[in-house]
Amino acid sequence: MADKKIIDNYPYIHYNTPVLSEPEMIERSLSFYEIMDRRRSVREFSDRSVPKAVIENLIKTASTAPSGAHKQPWTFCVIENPEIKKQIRIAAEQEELQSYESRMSSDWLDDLKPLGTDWHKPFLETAPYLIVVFKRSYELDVDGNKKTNYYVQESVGIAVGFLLSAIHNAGLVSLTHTPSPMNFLTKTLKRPINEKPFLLIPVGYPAEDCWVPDIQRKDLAAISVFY
Ligand code: IYR
Repeated sequence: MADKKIIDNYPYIHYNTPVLSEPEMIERSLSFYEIMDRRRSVREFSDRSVPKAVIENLIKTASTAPSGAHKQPWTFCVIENPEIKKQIRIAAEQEELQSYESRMSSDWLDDLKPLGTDWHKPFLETAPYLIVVFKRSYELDVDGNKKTNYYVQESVGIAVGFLLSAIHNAGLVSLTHTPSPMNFLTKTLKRPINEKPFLLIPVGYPAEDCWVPDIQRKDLAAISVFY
């Protein structure tokens, strides 16, 4: 059978994925769930270095995510430079201080109490890498005309899901951090006008004495309805 064909002037390639037996499917879906269930958001990082090739692989994995009209409307900025990390920490902590002291509601602050968060963000300097994910709501062509992207929020959200899974699969930890507002990142990283910060993700090893909140996940009955 031919591997390629043309439909309506566009090229297609043959697609095929190995068919698993049902027992194997059950075993693999369960073991993947058990692996993913061990993922935790971590706020205490080690400064131990991580090979850059690993970070490159993680980003390539994130970019395998589906996206609206396959526009891949994302840019992953990787920060390793201590000076830039410091600038980001200072700016993030300035915003967070104001948020914790006056912008967040008392309900919100109460909801965060079990997580033990506050405005201090030392992990922004400790973690060997910060990945700042930018969403691209449109592209600019050579003449400066805007070409809109589609389902940008959904697409970038899925790509970040892939990224977090890949980080965990590599034996590393991450935090989905959202200093608010995040526009200082556009300036610090000199990003173009069509990009807006989406998430700031420190990546590395957990600190040797790392603690995370003892929280439980909802069970299947609470999160699903089967018809
Ligand atoms: N951005 C703040 C506050 C915060 C908000 C939520 I919702 C969290 O789940 C965790 C933190 C911070 O990073 O501390």
